[in-house]
Amino acid sequence: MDLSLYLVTDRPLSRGRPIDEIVSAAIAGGVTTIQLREKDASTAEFLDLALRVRSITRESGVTFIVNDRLDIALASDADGIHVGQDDMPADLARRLIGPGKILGVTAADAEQVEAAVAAGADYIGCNAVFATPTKTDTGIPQGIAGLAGLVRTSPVPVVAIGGINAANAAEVLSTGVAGIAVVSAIIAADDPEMAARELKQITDR
Ligand code: TZP
Ligand code: MG
Repeated sequence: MDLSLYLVTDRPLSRGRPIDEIVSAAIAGGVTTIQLREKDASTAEFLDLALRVRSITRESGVTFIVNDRLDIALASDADGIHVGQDDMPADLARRLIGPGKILGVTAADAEQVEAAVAAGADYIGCNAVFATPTKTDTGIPQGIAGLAGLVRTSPVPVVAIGGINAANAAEVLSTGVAGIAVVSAIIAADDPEMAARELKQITDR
């Protein structure tokens, strides 16, 4: 599992371009993990896309995580699942997906980190570093200092998300996170491959 440059998909931000094409471009640019996040797709649509992304990520050796939907993660043989605080409880998600798969859990404070790790989380998604129009229900942004504090308390790798782009990625990485997760910086970019490449140069440094 390489969480260093973690892409979370978002269909409304994709400007009509197929998600699997953006995923391929982002992988060419250097993304190391893909999380497929579909909030409005039917189950059939989500599964069809997940199977395509499974085949792309398998070919390229990129980690494939499904957001929220355990059934889709299992049916597509994803590498893991990511759950939030209002999704399937992390301990149940762990039990259902099995010990060999990756479990990511969103956490906003030390208490949530501790509970997630006790439930079997392999990594924590820190929600959210900066305010972002992409997701507005994340509570008060952590900021760099809050993120650094969370990283210090977490025994498992932390991935930062929320308002991260090429202009602030280095500062976010200075907190000791295992990686940066982005949505709009790649999904909404004119050239997703170039956008991923630019971020990759920063995470590689
Ligand atoms: N979870 C917390 S913030 C966020 C998610 C999915 C959205 C981040 O989007 P962006 O465009 O990278 O700010
Ligand atoms: Mg969720």
